[in-house]
Amino acid sequence: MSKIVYILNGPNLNLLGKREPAIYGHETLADVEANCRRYAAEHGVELRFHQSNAEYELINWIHEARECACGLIINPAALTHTSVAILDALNACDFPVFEIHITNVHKREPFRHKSYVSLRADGVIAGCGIQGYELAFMRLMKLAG
Ligand code: CA2
Repeated sequence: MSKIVYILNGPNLNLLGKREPAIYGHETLADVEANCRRYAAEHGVELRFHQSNAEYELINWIHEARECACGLIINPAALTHTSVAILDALNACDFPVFEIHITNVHKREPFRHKSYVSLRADGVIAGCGIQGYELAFMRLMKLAG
């Protein structure tokens, strides 16, 4: 069994901790990555952590993960609510997929209530702040056994 986990982050998440702290908190994406790297090291897993503002880059990383990963965690950001292409890419993957949102999207505007990615995700975590990444990672490690 491969010991590579992908964590992918969609558009504008590079601004985490730099704008709109009342909604997204004060921690940056670098903080998220550091937490996830610590968790991965504790579990003897190689972490491939990426962020992009371009949909095609996220899709290419999903394709890459298909070839080598044991699981994938994705915060697709706004693409959650629009991207059939990301759903199609995830549908081509056999490993567990977790969708994570920092905020509780169900408490927010109606357009955030719909998720294409949830049609494929094995689990969804929303509203737990950046801790959601580690919660998803914990579940993934349980499934990867
Ligand atoms: O709650 C989440 O994690 C979201 O995926 C974040 C997305 C939003 O479109 C989703 O509906 C829910 C937005 C990511 C943008 O992040 C920013 C962070 C700081 C400042 C501005 C944007």
